Amino acid sequence: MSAIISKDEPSPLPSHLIPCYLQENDIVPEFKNMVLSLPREKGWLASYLHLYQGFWHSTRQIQGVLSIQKHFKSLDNDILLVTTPKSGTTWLKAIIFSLVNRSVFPDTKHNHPLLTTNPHTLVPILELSLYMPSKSKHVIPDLSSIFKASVDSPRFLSTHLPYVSLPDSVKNSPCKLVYLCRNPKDVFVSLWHFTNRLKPESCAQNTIEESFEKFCEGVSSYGPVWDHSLGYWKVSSERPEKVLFLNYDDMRKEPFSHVKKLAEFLGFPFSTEEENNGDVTRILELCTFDNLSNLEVNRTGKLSSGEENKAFFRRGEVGDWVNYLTPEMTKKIDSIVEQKLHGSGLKF
Ligand code: PAP
Repeated sequence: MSAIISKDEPSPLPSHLIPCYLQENDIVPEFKNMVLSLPREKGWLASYLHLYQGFWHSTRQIQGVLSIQKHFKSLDNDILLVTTPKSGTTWLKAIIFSLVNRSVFPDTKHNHPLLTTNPHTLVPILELSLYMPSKSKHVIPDLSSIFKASVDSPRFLSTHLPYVSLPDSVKNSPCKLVYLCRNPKDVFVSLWHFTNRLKPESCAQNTIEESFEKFCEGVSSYGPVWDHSLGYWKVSSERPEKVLFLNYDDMRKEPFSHVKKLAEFLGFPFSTEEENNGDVTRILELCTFDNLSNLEVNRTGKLSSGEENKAFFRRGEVGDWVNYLTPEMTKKIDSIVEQKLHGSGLKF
């Protein structure tokens, strides 16, 4: 993988056309030297991706990553959802939120927060929202005032950080990590659509060929995706009580058994009575692609960072890659994945 400054310098947009999620001109002084010292490549959406601890981050996101590493302290009963982008984060946020809060919000048809709030607003990604410095300012969030955590009500947080970059307090505390991966071909197709969708109209779209080459080299947000998954796979094998390793494709096939397993892992098991009452099924129904994507909030709303909520709901299918990848592309990515995962026991 090359790690040189791209010769293809991106041209900055006029500032009034830059949505919040693309604003990256001001690096906070605290992190400036560090960020500028990192190898970088042209990004898919942001101007640059910077290589840090073996993974690629936009200029905006790397500052959130550095901030978490410096300032975030986990609590023993935190629940942290970790995903690679486009592996089903929105879906699993909705499911975990509903299952850990089911005693507070038992009615999934009325007055449930997911009916009026996007899962990303309910469960912000630490480095992309709470710890994200904005406009040259870096305010460390007071999580104790944001989350009213207690023994019965853990904080439910999320991140896309690779295992190597997690703060020590997360690695060393008993807090639980739920990791979700997805087959890399669908991740790629989803990411390619998503980044093009978030581009301002005045910017050229990325071709599938150029994005595919970058993805295969590992140069994508939080990539290489296979290294990301392997990091958590290894820890989940060594410490199964710490990391529950899930796969989007398997969950789509057998959602019921996976949600029960998830609830047990998190210490919120469904009782036989709840199961017989249909509580698992009700949560799954609330969180289906069709249900969430058709809610008013997800058709018309936006995140505070500017992305349209509907951008997080595209097709929600397993295997959509067949509609986009040529046989040559398929062969290439399959062979990379096979080589990277060889001997690990992980399969997509
Ligand atoms: P993020 O990392 O930016 O948060 P993430 O939610 O992980 O995105 O991934 C989005 C994918 O999950 C989309 O896949 P697609 O592009 O292949 O269609 C999206 O459609 C899918 N998705 C979103 N919500 C659901 C859901 N409720 N059930 C199943 N899949 C979903």
